Amino acid sequence: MELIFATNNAHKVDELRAVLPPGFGIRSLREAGIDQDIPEPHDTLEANALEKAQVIAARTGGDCFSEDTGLEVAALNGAPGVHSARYAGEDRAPTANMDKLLRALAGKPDRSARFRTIICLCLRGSVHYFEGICPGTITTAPSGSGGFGYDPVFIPDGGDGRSFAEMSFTEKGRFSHRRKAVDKLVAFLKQTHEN
Ligand code: ITT
Ligand code: NA
Repeated sequence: MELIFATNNAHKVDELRAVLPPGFGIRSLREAGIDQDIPEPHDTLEANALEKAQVIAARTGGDCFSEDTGLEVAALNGAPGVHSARYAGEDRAPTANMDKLLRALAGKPDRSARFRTIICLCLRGSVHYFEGICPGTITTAPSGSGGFGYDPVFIPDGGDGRSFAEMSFTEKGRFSHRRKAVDKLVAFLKQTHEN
């Protein structure tokens, strides 16, 4: 089975490929020859994920899935959350979002946070959602050069204290929000396929 993954983020594609079981293939928008910027105007992960999946399902006429992810920080009342990609506004420097987050948390004792991923699947005209959550802690300084986004400042609970950016894909996949959501997607697809 092969599904289009409605994302323009190559890191997300690589991470999924590292954890998908045999028999489940994905094609990114780039690989499908689709050059499309997808707006994310909504204020929930669910609504943005739905928009991404529906835009691509309409364009291809086929099944596809998308995901929207946010970093929810307790001491910031859940911010940056659904605004994680544009937290630093016009400043698009690679570390601008992380820098802003570290400044916002300076002096705050509670550094707990969680990544939350919502996958939205459009399958034969129906919509299905799958959620994955990874609890953890925000560091006081970035460490590691792997991963993407906020990975250098996020240490998952249950690990050995390394940030996501200090882990391989496979290691990150042991803990990650994305992995938990995709496991639910795969379980659903297996079940649907059998029936
Ligand atoms: P799409 O094409 O799939 O929309 P995107 O990069 O715009 O790709 P999102 O809209 O989901 O993705 O934005 C998520 C933001 O959170 C973005 O700034 C990422 O850098 C960050 N992010 C998402 N997943 C992450 C992860 O696993 N580790 C670190 N940061 C992550
Ligand atoms: Na996006």
